[in-house]
Amino acid sequence: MYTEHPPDTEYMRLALNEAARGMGRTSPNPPVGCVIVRDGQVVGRGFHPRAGEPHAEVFALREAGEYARGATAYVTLEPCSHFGRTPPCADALVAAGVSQVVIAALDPNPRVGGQGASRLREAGIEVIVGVAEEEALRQQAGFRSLVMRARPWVIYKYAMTLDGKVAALDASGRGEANGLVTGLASRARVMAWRNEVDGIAVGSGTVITDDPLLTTRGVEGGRDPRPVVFDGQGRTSASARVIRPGAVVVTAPGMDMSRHEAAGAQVIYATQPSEALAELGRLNFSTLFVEGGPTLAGSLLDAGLVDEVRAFVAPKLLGAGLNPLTAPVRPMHEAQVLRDVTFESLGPDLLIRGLLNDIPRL
Ligand code: AOF
Ligand code: ZN
Repeated sequence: MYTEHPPDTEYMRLALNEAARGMGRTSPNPPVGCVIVRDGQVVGRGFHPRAGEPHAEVFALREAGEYARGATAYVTLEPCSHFGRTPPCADALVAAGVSQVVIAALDPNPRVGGQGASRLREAGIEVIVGVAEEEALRQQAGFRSLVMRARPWVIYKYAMTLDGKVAALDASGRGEANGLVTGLASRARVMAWRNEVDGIAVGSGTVITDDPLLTTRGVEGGRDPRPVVFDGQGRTSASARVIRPGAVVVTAPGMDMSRHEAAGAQVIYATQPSEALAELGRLNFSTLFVEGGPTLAGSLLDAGLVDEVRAFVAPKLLGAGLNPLTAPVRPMHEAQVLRDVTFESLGPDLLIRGLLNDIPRL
């Protein structure tokens, strides 16, 4: 067993920060970052910007130039060994003369899967695997889910009052007009997440009552995820704000959604939530952020399809209001229990995060 020494973890964190710059843009590829270090100095950095473009290692090696010789490369994912849209990164590292490669996590892609690391070792390079692995797995959860389960990693996000309500029930309805549950810091965090995910899922009820935009606002260089509207009964209007080019509408076989298609949305058909996720996987959605509708959230949860929960709790009491989830009645011993739970305070709010499913790994 390799014992991490602090500099390795620190350099790998720099590589993870590099990788983060590509999050939400690389699908179906993973976000990957690389830093090259020689004599304690960072001489090259790079990240994978999007599928079809060069891999992280290539950018980092380009910047390092001759300084790569005898250096250590820190890569958040095992360097590839295959000829894909680009030539193998393992070969590029060998050619550049690096003497050590530190890898956070092995690549679950069956075309790589350990072969990248063995290729480097065969060339006489010292290879270390597993530095900051947990952080890397989290960052790559979407890619891992797509490769190993052929469906997106599903994150259920919601914000509730201290008495467990996600919206008031007064006549002004829901959405911003009715006042938001959380404070500014929490809302900024949600926008940062929107910038990192491939899709935002909402149910038809949310589209009808809130007419949300689901865009990324206030994030420098941010881009919008694709809206995914679950509308099995064709209840939404084709002129809703989310029905636009890039949007996906999930409906039941036989439904006529031609007006939604005319508005630019792509329509997919599914009878079960698991089928819907498989279809979204085919469309290269690696991460799906479930933002609204107790019915949608409840049906995904009930089917065991929620992988991760991010819940905000605001210190407010409302009395009557809308519950976060609509799901069948269950005894307490059947509750779904979060693992690896973390707590964070954001302004007046509390953010609770945890996993319901394991991040797929080799
Ligand atoms: C790396 N570094 O930065 C990334 C890797 O189609 P291609 O050629 O872009 O290959 C995509 C596959 O390469 C992807 O499925 C994953 O296995 C690996 N991604 N590998 O060495 C990188 N993005
Ligand atoms: Zn590569």
